[in-house]
Amino acid sequence: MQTGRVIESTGSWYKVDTGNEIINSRLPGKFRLNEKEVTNPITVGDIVDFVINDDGSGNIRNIHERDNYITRQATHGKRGEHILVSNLDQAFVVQSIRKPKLNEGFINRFLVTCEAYEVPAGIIINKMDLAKESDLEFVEEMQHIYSSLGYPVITCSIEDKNSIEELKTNLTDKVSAFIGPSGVGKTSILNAIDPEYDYKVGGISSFSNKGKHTTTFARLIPLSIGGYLADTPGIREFGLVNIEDWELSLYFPEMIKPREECKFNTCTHVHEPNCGVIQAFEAGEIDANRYHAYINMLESLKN
Ligand SMILES: Nc1nc2c(ncn2[C@@H]2O[C@H](COP(=O)(O)OP(=O)(O)OP(=O)(O)O)[C@@H](O)[C@H]2O)c(=O)[nH]1
Ligand SMILES: [Mg+2]
Ligand SMILES: [Zn+2]
Repeated sequence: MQTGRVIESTGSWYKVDTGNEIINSRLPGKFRLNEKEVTNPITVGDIVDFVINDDGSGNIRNIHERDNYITRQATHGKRGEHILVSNLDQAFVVQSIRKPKLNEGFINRFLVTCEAYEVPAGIIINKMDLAKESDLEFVEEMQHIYSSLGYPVITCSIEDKNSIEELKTNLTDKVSAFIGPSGVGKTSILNAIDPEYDYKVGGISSFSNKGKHTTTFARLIPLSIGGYLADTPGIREFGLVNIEDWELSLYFPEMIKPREECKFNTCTHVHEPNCGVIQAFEAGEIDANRYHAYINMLESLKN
Protein backbone atom coordinates (compact mmCIF):
# COMPACT_ATOMS: atom_id res chain seq x y z
CA MET A 1 0.00 0.00 0.00
CA GLN A 2 1.21 3.52 -0.83
CA THR A 3 0.07 6.90 0.44
CA GLY A 4 -0.39 10.16 -1.41
CA ARG A 5 -2.34 13.38 -1.70
CA VAL A 6 -5.24 13.78 -4.12
CA ILE A 7 -4.34 16.74 -6.34
CA GLU A 8 -7.05 16.45 -8.96
CA SER A 9 -10.50 14.92 -9.03
CA THR A 10 -12.66 14.59 -12.11
CA GLY A 11 -15.39 12.53 -10.44
CA SER A 12 -14.31 9.05 -11.50
CA TRP A 13 -10.51 9.47 -11.64
CA TYR A 14 -8.26 10.94 -9.00
CA LYS A 15 -4.66 12.06 -9.48
CA VAL A 16 -2.68 11.06 -6.42
CA ASP A 17 0.70 12.70 -5.73
CA THR A 18 3.07 10.48 -3.73
CA GLY A 19 5.79 13.13 -3.71
CA ASN A 20 7.75 11.12 -6.30
CA GLU A 21 5.13 10.46 -8.94
CA ILE A 22 1.52 11.05 -9.81
CA ILE A 23 -0.73 7.99 -10.02
CA ASN A 24 -4.09 8.01 -11.79
CA SER A 25 -6.40 6.25 -9.38
CA ARG A 26 -9.96 5.09 -9.03
CA LEU A 27 -12.21 4.48 -6.10
CA PRO A 28 -13.54 0.99 -6.85
CA GLY A 29 -16.96 -0.18 -5.76
CA LYS A 30 -19.37 1.62 -3.55
CA PHE A 31 -17.64 3.63 -0.90
CA ARG A 32 -19.50 3.74 2.37
CA LEU A 33 -19.58 7.12 4.02
CA ASN A 34 -20.14 7.20 7.71
CA GLU A 35 -19.94 10.98 7.67
CA LYS A 36 -22.79 13.37 7.04
CA GLU A 37 -24.18 13.70 3.60
CA VAL A 38 -21.61 14.91 1.06
CA THR A 39 -21.79 14.83 -2.71
CA ASN A 40 -18.14 13.93 -3.19
CA PRO A 41 -16.58 11.11 -1.15
CA ILE A 42 -13.01 12.06 -2.07
CA THR A 43 -11.88 15.62 -2.44
CA VAL A 44 -8.80 17.47 -3.57
CA GLY A 45 -6.40 17.61 -0.63
CA ASP A 46 -7.35 14.21 0.79
CA ILE A 47 -4.57 11.87 1.89
CA VAL A 48 -5.34 8.38 0.60
CA ASP A 49 -3.86 4.88 0.73
CA PHE A 50 -3.90 2.98 -2.55
CA VAL A 51 -2.62 -0.18 -4.26
CA ILE A 52 -1.05 -0.26 -7.72
CA ASN A 53 -2.74 -2.29 -10.46
CA ASP A 54 -0.85 -4.18 -13.21
CA ASP A 55 -1.51 -1.33 -15.65
CA GLY A 56 0.12 1.19 -13.30
CA SER A 57 -3.11 2.83 -12.18
CA GLY A 58 -4.10 2.96 -8.54
CA ASN A 59 -7.05 1.67 -6.52
CA ILE A 60 -7.87 3.82 -3.52
CA ARG A 61 -8.50 1.72 -0.42
CA ASN A 62 -8.61 4.21 2.42
CA ILE A 63 -9.01 7.94 3.11
CA HIS A 64 -7.17 9.43 6.05
CA GLU A 65 -9.24 11.48 8.44
CA ARG A 66 -9.30 15.12 7.30
CA ASP A 67 -7.57 17.74 9.46
CA ASN A 68 -10.04 20.29 8.12
CA TYR A 69 -11.95 21.14 4.96
CA ILE A 70 -14.11 23.78 3.35
CA THR A 71 -17.59 22.98 2.14
CA ARG A 72 -20.26 24.82 0.29
CA GLN A 73 -23.85 24.01 -0.36
CA ALA A 74 -24.23 21.48 -3.18
CA THR A 75 -25.43 23.10 -6.39
CA HIS A 76 -28.04 22.12 -8.98
CA GLY A 77 -30.66 21.21 -6.42
CA LYS A 78 -28.55 18.40 -4.98
CA ARG A 79 -28.91 17.83 -1.29
CA GLY A 80 -26.12 17.99 1.22
CA GLU A 81 -22.81 19.73 0.94
CA HIS A 82 -19.89 19.69 -1.41
CA ILE A 83 -16.36 19.60 -0.03
CA LEU A 84 -14.20 21.98 -2.04
CA VAL A 85 -10.78 21.12 -0.64
CA SER A 86 -9.34 19.50 2.49
CA ASN A 87 -6.24 19.44 4.72
CA LEU A 88 -5.38 23.11 4.33
CA ASP A 89 -2.86 25.24 6.17
CA GLN A 90 -4.78 28.31 5.02
CA ALA A 91 -7.51 29.45 2.65
CA PHE A 92 -7.76 32.77 0.82
CA VAL A 93 -10.91 34.32 -0.48
CA VAL A 94 -9.93 35.99 -3.75
CA GLN A 95 -11.80 39.07 -4.95
CA SER A 96 -11.03 41.72 -7.53
CA ILE A 97 -11.47 45.38 -6.67
CA ARG A 98 -13.33 45.81 -9.98
CA LYS A 99 -14.41 43.61 -12.89
CA PRO A 100 -16.12 41.94 -11.13
CA LYS A 101 -16.75 44.33 -8.26
CA LEU A 102 -15.62 43.28 -4.81
CA ASN A 103 -18.33 41.41 -2.89
CA GLU A 104 -17.95 41.91 0.86
CA GLY A 105 -20.89 39.61 1.64
CA PHE A 106 -19.04 36.78 -0.08
CA ILE A 107 -15.93 37.55 1.96
CA ASN A 108 -17.81 37.51 5.24
CA ARG A 109 -19.63 34.24 4.52
CA PHE A 110 -16.33 32.68 3.51
CA LEU A 111 -14.66 33.85 6.74
CA VAL A 112 -17.49 32.41 8.84
CA THR A 113 -17.14 29.07 7.05
CA CYS A 114 -13.39 29.05 7.68
CA GLU A 115 -13.97 29.77 11.38
CA ALA A 116 -16.56 26.98 11.56
CA TYR A 117 -14.19 24.47 9.96
CA GLU A 118 -11.07 25.77 11.70
CA VAL A 119 -9.21 26.81 8.58
CA PRO A 120 -6.96 29.89 8.96
CA ALA A 121 -8.27 32.46 6.49
CA GLY A 122 -7.04 35.48 4.57
CA ILE A 123 -8.31 37.89 1.94
CA ILE A 124 -6.69 38.62 -1.43
CA ILE A 125 -7.82 41.68 -3.37
CA ASN A 126 -6.63 41.40 -6.97
CA LYS A 127 -6.71 43.71 -10.01
CA MET A 128 -5.45 46.65 -7.95
CA ASP A 129 -4.26 48.14 -11.26
CA LEU A 130 -7.96 48.88 -11.92
CA ALA A 131 -8.47 50.63 -8.56
CA LYS A 132 -9.77 54.21 -8.50
CA GLU A 133 -8.93 56.75 -5.81
CA SER A 134 -12.07 55.92 -3.78
CA ASP A 135 -11.26 52.20 -4.02
CA LEU A 136 -7.91 52.78 -2.33
CA GLU A 137 -9.59 54.32 0.70
CA PHE A 138 -12.05 51.45 0.83
CA VAL A 139 -9.23 48.88 0.68
CA GLU A 140 -7.30 50.67 3.42
CA GLU A 141 -10.40 50.57 5.61
CA MET A 142 -10.81 46.86 4.89
CA GLN A 143 -7.18 46.22 5.78
CA HIS A 144 -7.70 48.00 9.06
CA ILE A 145 -10.87 46.10 10.01
CA TYR A 146 -10.05 42.59 8.85
CA SER A 147 -6.40 42.45 9.87
CA SER A 148 -7.40 43.45 13.40
CA LEU A 149 -9.67 40.37 13.38
CA GLY A 150 -6.77 38.13 12.38
CA TYR A 151 -7.44 37.98 8.64
CA PRO A 152 -4.54 39.30 6.56
CA VAL A 153 -5.63 41.43 3.60
CA ILE A 154 -3.22 41.09 0.68
CA THR A 155 -3.56 43.37 -2.33
CA CYS A 156 -2.10 42.44 -5.69
CA SER A 157 -2.21 42.73 -9.44
CA ILE A 158 -0.77 40.33 -11.97
CA GLU A 159 0.71 43.45 -13.61
CA ASP A 160 2.70 44.23 -10.46
CA LYS A 161 5.61 41.82 -9.92
CA ASN A 162 6.35 43.11 -6.42
CA SER A 163 2.86 42.32 -5.23
CA ILE A 164 3.14 38.78 -6.59
CA GLU A 165 6.51 38.34 -4.84
CA GLU A 166 4.92 39.43 -1.59
CA LEU A 167 2.04 37.03 -2.08
CA LYS A 168 4.54 34.22 -2.68
CA THR A 169 6.06 34.70 0.75
CA ASN A 170 2.61 33.95 2.19
CA LEU A 171 2.28 30.71 0.22
CA THR A 172 5.77 29.20 0.55
CA ASP A 173 5.76 25.65 1.97
CA LYS A 174 2.06 25.81 2.82
CA VAL A 175 -1.03 24.04 1.50
CA SER A 176 -3.28 26.93 0.51
CA ALA A 177 -6.53 27.38 -1.39
CA PHE A 178 -7.91 30.18 -3.55
CA ILE A 179 -11.67 30.46 -3.42
CA GLY A 180 -13.74 33.19 -5.04
CA PRO A 181 -16.12 34.21 -7.79
CA SER A 182 -15.39 33.55 -11.47
CA GLY A 183 -13.17 36.07 -13.25
CA VAL A 184 -11.42 37.58 -10.22
CA GLY A 185 -8.07 36.16 -11.39
CA LYS A 186 -7.44 33.08 -9.24
CA THR A 187 -5.80 31.15 -12.09
CA SER A 188 -4.03 34.26 -13.39
CA ILE A 189 -2.34 34.78 -10.01
CA LEU A 190 -1.26 31.13 -9.99
CA ASN A 191 0.28 31.60 -13.45
CA ALA A 192 2.04 34.75 -12.24
CA ILE A 193 3.50 32.84 -9.28
CA ASP A 194 4.76 29.96 -11.43
CA PRO A 195 4.91 31.19 -15.05
CA GLU A 196 5.86 27.78 -16.43
CA TYR A 197 2.38 26.46 -15.61
CA ASP A 198 0.45 28.57 -18.07
CA TYR A 199 -2.99 27.36 -16.97
CA LYS A 200 -5.98 28.50 -18.95
CA VAL A 201 -7.46 31.82 -17.91
CA GLY A 202 -10.72 33.26 -19.12
CA GLY A 203 -12.06 36.63 -20.04
CA ILE A 204 -14.70 38.75 -18.42
CA SER A 205 -18.07 39.25 -20.07
CA SER A 206 -18.11 42.88 -21.20
CA PHE A 207 -21.88 42.84 -20.66
CA SER A 208 -22.04 41.69 -17.03
CA ASN A 209 -18.43 42.21 -15.88
CA LYS A 210 -18.58 38.63 -14.61
CA GLY A 211 -16.18 35.81 -15.30
CA LYS A 212 -16.84 32.94 -17.66
CA HIS A 213 -16.17 29.98 -15.38
CA THR A 214 -12.93 29.02 -17.07
CA THR A 215 -11.65 26.70 -14.33
CA THR A 216 -14.08 23.79 -14.13
CA PHE A 217 -12.64 21.55 -11.42
CA ALA A 218 -10.52 21.99 -8.33
CA ARG A 219 -6.85 21.03 -8.50
CA LEU A 220 -3.96 21.23 -6.11
CA ILE A 221 -0.85 22.50 -7.81
CA PRO A 222 2.62 21.79 -6.42
CA LEU A 223 4.43 25.15 -6.18
CA SER A 224 8.09 25.64 -7.10
CA ILE A 225 8.46 27.65 -3.87
CA GLY A 226 7.27 24.61 -1.88
CA GLY A 227 3.75 23.76 -0.81
CA TYR A 228 0.59 23.42 -2.84
CA LEU A 229 -2.02 25.84 -4.06
CA ALA A 230 -5.60 24.77 -4.74
CA ASP A 231 -7.13 26.60 -7.68
CA THR A 232 -10.90 26.17 -7.58
CA PRO A 233 -13.72 26.96 -10.01
CA GLY A 234 -15.49 30.29 -9.56
CA ILE A 235 -18.40 30.29 -7.12
CA ARG A 236 -21.28 32.71 -7.63
CA GLU A 237 -22.41 32.81 -4.04
CA PHE A 238 -20.90 31.32 -0.95
CA GLY A 239 -23.75 29.82 1.09
CA LEU A 240 -23.44 28.84 4.74
CA VAL A 241 -24.06 25.24 5.76
CA ASN A 242 -24.91 23.57 9.05
CA ILE A 243 -24.82 26.61 11.30
CA GLU A 244 -27.48 27.24 13.97
CA ASP A 245 -28.60 30.83 14.57
CA TRP A 246 -27.33 31.04 18.17
CA GLU A 247 -24.01 29.55 16.97
CA LEU A 248 -23.27 32.09 14.23
CA SER A 249 -21.65 34.69 16.50
CA LEU A 250 -19.06 32.10 17.57
CA TYR A 251 -17.60 32.55 14.09
CA PHE A 252 -17.22 36.32 14.40
CA PRO A 253 -13.96 36.75 16.35
CA GLU A 254 -14.96 40.23 17.57
CA MET A 255 -18.15 38.81 19.14
CA ILE A 256 -16.54 36.01 21.16
CA LYS A 257 -15.79 38.14 24.24
CA PRO A 258 -18.89 40.37 24.17
CA ARG A 259 -21.26 37.39 23.86
CA GLU A 260 -20.08 36.13 27.24
CA GLU A 261 -22.00 39.07 28.72
CA CYS A 262 -25.31 38.08 27.08
CA LYS A 263 -28.10 37.18 29.49
CA PHE A 264 -29.26 34.20 27.42
CA ASN A 265 -26.81 31.62 26.13
CA THR A 266 -28.94 31.19 22.99
CA CYS A 267 -28.90 34.96 22.40
CA THR A 268 -28.84 35.88 18.69
CA HIS A 269 -27.83 39.50 19.49
CA VAL A 270 -30.67 41.16 17.58
CA HIS A 271 -33.37 42.26 20.00
CA GLU A 272 -32.66 40.33 23.21
CA PRO A 273 -32.33 42.31 26.45
CA ASN A 274 -28.96 42.52 28.21
CA CYS A 275 -27.00 41.55 25.12
CA GLY A 276 -23.23 42.00 25.32
CA VAL A 277 -22.83 42.04 21.54
CA ILE A 278 -25.38 44.83 21.02
CA GLN A 279 -23.70 46.79 23.81
CA ALA A 280 -20.28 46.34 22.17
CA PHE A 281 -21.73 47.38 18.81
CA GLU A 282 -23.33 50.49 20.30
CA ALA A 283 -20.06 51.36 22.01
CA GLY A 284 -18.35 51.23 18.59
CA GLU A 285 -16.25 48.21 19.50
CA ILE A 286 -17.75 46.12 16.71
CA ASP A 287 -17.54 47.47 13.17
CA ALA A 288 -20.98 48.42 11.85
CA ASN A 289 -20.49 46.67 8.49
CA ARG A 290 -19.50 43.48 10.24
CA TYR A 291 -22.49 43.65 12.59
CA HIS A 292 -24.79 44.15 9.60
CA ALA A 293 -23.09 41.28 7.78
CA TYR A 294 -23.86 39.19 10.85
CA ILE A 295 -27.54 40.24 10.78
CA ASN A 296 -27.80 39.44 7.06
CA MET A 297 -26.32 36.01 7.59
CA LEU A 298 -28.62 35.36 10.51
CA GLU A 299 -31.59 36.17 8.25
CA SER A 300 -30.31 33.85 5.54
CA LEU A 301 -30.08 30.96 8.01
CA LYS A 302 -33.85 31.08 8.43
CA ASN A 303 -34.48 30.12 4.80
N1 LIG B 1 -6.54 44.15 -15.04
C1 LIG B 1 -6.31 42.96 -14.49
N2 LIG B 1 -6.87 41.85 -15.05
C2 LIG B 1 -6.62 40.66 -14.47
C3 LIG B 1 -5.80 40.53 -13.30
N3 LIG B 1 -5.77 39.23 -12.95
C4 LIG B 1 -6.53 38.57 -13.85
N4 LIG B 1 -7.04 39.42 -14.78
C5 LIG B 1 -7.92 39.06 -15.92
O1 LIG B 1 -9.16 38.58 -15.42
C6 LIG B 1 -9.70 37.59 -16.31
C7 LIG B 1 -10.12 36.36 -15.53
O2 LIG B 1 -8.98 35.73 -15.00
P1 LIG B 1 -8.96 34.20 -14.50
O3 LIG B 1 -7.61 33.98 -13.93
O4 LIG B 1 -9.43 33.27 -15.56
O5 LIG B 1 -10.06 34.24 -13.34
P2 LIG B 1 -10.50 33.03 -12.37
O6 LIG B 1 -10.75 33.64 -11.04
O7 LIG B 1 -9.54 31.92 -12.43
O8 LIG B 1 -11.92 32.61 -13.03
P3 LIG B 1 -12.65 31.15 -13.03
O9 LIG B 1 -11.64 30.13 -13.43
O10 LIG B 1 -13.75 31.31 -14.05
O11 LIG B 1 -13.17 30.95 -11.64
C8 LIG B 1 -8.64 37.34 -17.36
O12 LIG B 1 -8.98 38.08 -18.51
C9 LIG B 1 -7.37 37.89 -16.73
O13 LIG B 1 -6.43 38.35 -17.69
C10 LIG B 1 -5.21 41.74 -12.75
O14 LIG B 1 -4.48 41.74 -11.73
N5 LIG B 1 -5.52 42.91 -13.38
MG1 LIG C 1 -9.71 29.95 -12.93
ZN1 LIG D 1 -26.40 38.73 22.71
